[in-house]
Amino acid sequence: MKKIFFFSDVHLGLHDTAREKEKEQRLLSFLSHVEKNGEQLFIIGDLFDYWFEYKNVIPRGYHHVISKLATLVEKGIAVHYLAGNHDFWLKDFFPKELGIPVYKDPFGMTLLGKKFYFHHGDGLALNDAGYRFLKKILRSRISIFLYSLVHPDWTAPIAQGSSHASRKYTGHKDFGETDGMIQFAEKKISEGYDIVIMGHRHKPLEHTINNGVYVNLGDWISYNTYAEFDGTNIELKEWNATAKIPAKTKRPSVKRAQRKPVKRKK
Ligand SMILES: [Mn+2]
Repeated sequence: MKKIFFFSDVHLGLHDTAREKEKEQRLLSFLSHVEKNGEQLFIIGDLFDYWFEYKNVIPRGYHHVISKLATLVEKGIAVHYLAGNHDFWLKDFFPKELGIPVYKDPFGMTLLGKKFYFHHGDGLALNDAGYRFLKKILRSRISIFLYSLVHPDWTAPIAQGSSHASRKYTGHKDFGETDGMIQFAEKKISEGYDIVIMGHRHKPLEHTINNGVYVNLGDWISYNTYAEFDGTNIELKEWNATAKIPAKTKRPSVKRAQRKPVKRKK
């Protein structure tokens, strides 16, 4: 039976060329696995460390990954892309040229009878009003328009700088028990969702909440983790690019004692 795959936080373009080449190979081998075994693929944000597309120009350097995603779509695999905080300047290149819908905001979707909710995970920290305000400005039509007037050779370094600043900023956030993500997942599950999927924290996590599950996808910088759904179970796995097989990942669990029980509404 064909499976549904989920991954996030590859941050293509983050490192030097050699490291990026190696990361690209890892990701491409995983995408080949999806090509053979998947019916759908969800990218839960931050595929790119920096992405800004002009009306007629897209950033260079990601050609192999983009063309692999195009192949998946041609093979009939539905690919979905939820923008993260590093790639929210996505416009219509993915939907128009590749047939990959881009979601700018968190969304829910029923897959094989289970109710999923997807959120990249940014801006959930309990007192993160500063970031939410910054995001509003960065995503505003005026900022994007003004930015698009600058020559691409100039905007790339500026954006890379802002992307590093964003990582530094979110990197300082406490991604522990108070990251706001678990609380958010609890809320969504109490609203009736079965599975809540997020990324952004760069640490894989599979956490049961009453009858639901919160999965954090980890990243492709240190963990190579992804989730797989077979219609019944959601599983967090680790991609071994050399062996080209998935391995069961260690599951860092959240201490139950620190969790507040959440009542599930019927
Ligand atoms: Mn992120």
